[in-house]
Amino acid sequence: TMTRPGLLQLGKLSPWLESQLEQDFAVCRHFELDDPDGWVAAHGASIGAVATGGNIGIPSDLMLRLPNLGVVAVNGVGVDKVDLNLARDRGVSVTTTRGILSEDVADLAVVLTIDVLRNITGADAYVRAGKWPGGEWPLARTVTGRTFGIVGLGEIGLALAARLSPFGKVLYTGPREKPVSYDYVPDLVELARVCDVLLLTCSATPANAGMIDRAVLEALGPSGYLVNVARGSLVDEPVLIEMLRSGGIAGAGLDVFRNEPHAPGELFDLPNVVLTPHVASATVETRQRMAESVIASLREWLADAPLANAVV
Ligand code: 8YV
Repeated sequence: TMTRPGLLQLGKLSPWLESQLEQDFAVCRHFELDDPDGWVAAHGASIGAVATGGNIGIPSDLMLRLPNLGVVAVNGVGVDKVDLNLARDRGVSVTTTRGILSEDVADLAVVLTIDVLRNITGADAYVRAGKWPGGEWPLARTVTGRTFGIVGLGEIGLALAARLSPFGKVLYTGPREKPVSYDYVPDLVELARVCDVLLLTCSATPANAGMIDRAVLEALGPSGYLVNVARGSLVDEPVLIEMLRSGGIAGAGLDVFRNEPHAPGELFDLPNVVLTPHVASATVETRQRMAESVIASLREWLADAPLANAVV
C-alpha cells in the first residue's frame, strides 16, 4: 500500500481545504502540538510538504529540520515570512495564491480610506450606543478630490488605483516607473508630502522594513492619512502610534500590524483610527479560490508536475 506523504500544517485553514489535504497527505497540525519540537525531531523526515498562511510563513529553523521538504504552499501572496533564498538552496519550491485576492484587498483599502475620513465606524458605534438623540456628531472629511499615494503598484496597487481614480488624483511610488497613466513619484517622502492618503500595497522585504518612518509620517503631516493593507513590518509602529496620538498625522486605517494577532492597545481609544484583524482577503469567495489554488499546487507537486504558482 502507498503511504501518503507527510504534510505539516502551520496554521488553521478552511475546513474544505483541510478535508482536501487529508485526502492526499498524512497531515500533522503543527500549531496544535503540545511539543512541536519533539514531534519534528522524531518525525520531521516524513514531511514532504508544508501548508501555511501568508501571515505565518515558515520559520527558517523549522525548514532546516525538515530534510525531505519539497514544497511550501502559502495560502496567500505574501512570502515575507519564508526565506526564499534558504528554500532555493534546499531545493524547496514555494507556491502562493497569486492572481486571486487583489480585488478584495483593494476593496478593503478603499473601505478603510472612506471609513477613516468619514468616521463611519465611529458613527455606527454612536448610533448603537443610543447617543444620537440630543448628541452632536462631529463633521468628517471629504474623500472626493483627495490625492492618493500608492506605495507599490503591483497587482493589488493597480486594482486599488483603478478604484481610487474616480475619487481623485492617484500617484504612486515603487522601485521603478511603470507604463501606466498614474504619475510616478520616485521618492517616498516626496509622495507622502504631496498626497492626502498614503496607501501601502507593496510586498514586505528585509530592505523595506520600517520604511514608513518618522520622516515619511511627518511629510504626510497633520492632514494626512495612512492606510495599510500590506504588512505591519513596513511601518515604524511606535512612531505611528505617537503621531496618531499627537495629531502628527490625521488618522489611519490599518488591517495589518507588527505583532499579529495583537494590535497595539495604544490605538484602541483613538477616534481617528479604524482597525481590522488582517481581513483584506477574508471573503467566502476569495478564501475558497485561495484554498483551491493551494490544493492545486500541492497536487501538482505530488504529481511531479510543474508548479504553476511557484515563486521559487
Ligand atoms: C491572509 C495575506 O491573511 O495573502 C497574504 O499574504 O496576508 C492574506 O491573504 C493570509 O495569507 C491567510 O492565510
